[in-house]
Amino acid sequence: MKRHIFILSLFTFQFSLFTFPLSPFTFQFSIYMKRVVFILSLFTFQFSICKAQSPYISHVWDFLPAPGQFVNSLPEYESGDDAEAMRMKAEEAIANDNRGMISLGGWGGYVVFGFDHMIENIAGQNDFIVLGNAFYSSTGAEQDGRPGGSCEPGIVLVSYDANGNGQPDDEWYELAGSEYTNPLTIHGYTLTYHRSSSGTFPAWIDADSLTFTGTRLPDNYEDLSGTGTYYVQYAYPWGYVDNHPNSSEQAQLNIDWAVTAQGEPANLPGIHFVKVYTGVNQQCGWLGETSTEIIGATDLHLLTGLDANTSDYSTDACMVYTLTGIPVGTTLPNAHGIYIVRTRSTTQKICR
Ligand SMILES: [Ca+2]
Ligand SMILES: [Ca+2]
Ligand SMILES: [Ca+2]
Repeated sequence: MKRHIFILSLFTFQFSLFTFPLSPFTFQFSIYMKRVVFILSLFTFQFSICKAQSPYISHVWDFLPAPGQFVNSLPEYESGDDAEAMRMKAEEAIANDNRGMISLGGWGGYVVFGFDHMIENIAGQNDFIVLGNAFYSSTGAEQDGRPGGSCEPGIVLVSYDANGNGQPDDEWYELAGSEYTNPLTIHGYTLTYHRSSSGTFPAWIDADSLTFTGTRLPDNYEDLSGTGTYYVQYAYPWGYVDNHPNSSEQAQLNIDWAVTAQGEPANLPGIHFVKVYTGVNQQCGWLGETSTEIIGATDLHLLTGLDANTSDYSTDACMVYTLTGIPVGTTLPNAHGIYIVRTRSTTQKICR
């Protein structure tokens, strides 16, 4: 559109040059063209304000894994990399549905990321998912109804951009998952790691120690072999990352679960930023420390209506949805509002 307007503007400019001196007709016509260009500019302006929002992570703000066996390889540390270089590598891995992988290392190691819009908190509905690499064991291991396998729960904090500056410098709220009130869960736990020769300390950190504070979940592993050859980690029911397979509804997260430091409901209208840190502090023999892995995150409301209507993918027909994914027809309704318009190959947000 911008190119068209530029060309149209050139055209009007040329047109007025070539028709000089002005006759009443050219004058009128040039006013008409200007009006067209003006209206078109308004349209582009509106269109760019309402440009499509991405359901995926748009930016990684901070990345500081705790010492762990994959810490210098997911993402890969290269000589000379500093904290900013590693942050960019983490962003490259997990933003924009790239589906790379980062490891948060041992307990407390974290990543902070954000979206290009507010993820709406719809009451009673799951709102987003942070994707991990958890899986259930093929042996069907279970403990008290909890499936076992590779389940490495990460704790989630969320933040609403209350001061509107686009930066994650506002209050954080923990999502109170299923173990929040477990008497074995330790709130306000602090752990300091010291540099060692094992190569598990983040290589881009100059300090000789790293201290983390947060919630420590109870250990969730069992040595089924009894001899240290077969470890299983059992999934907690809900509210954590890398705890259930991504396809499981129990992997989805609900902003309704956010609580204040006093444990009261935070009642957030939505969130702009997410922080995830490894929630257990345990070593599983040869498996090493339990560390949360992340491959991306998704605003479920920007996908729900779209993915639920998979039949639309089979045609080139245009489908229009509300912001929360409710289909409203094949053409833009007359009512003013912001709509998601999907064709087979494109998705756009359009102001009406
Ligand atoms: Ca919700
Ligand atoms: Ca802010
Ligand atoms: Ca994992």
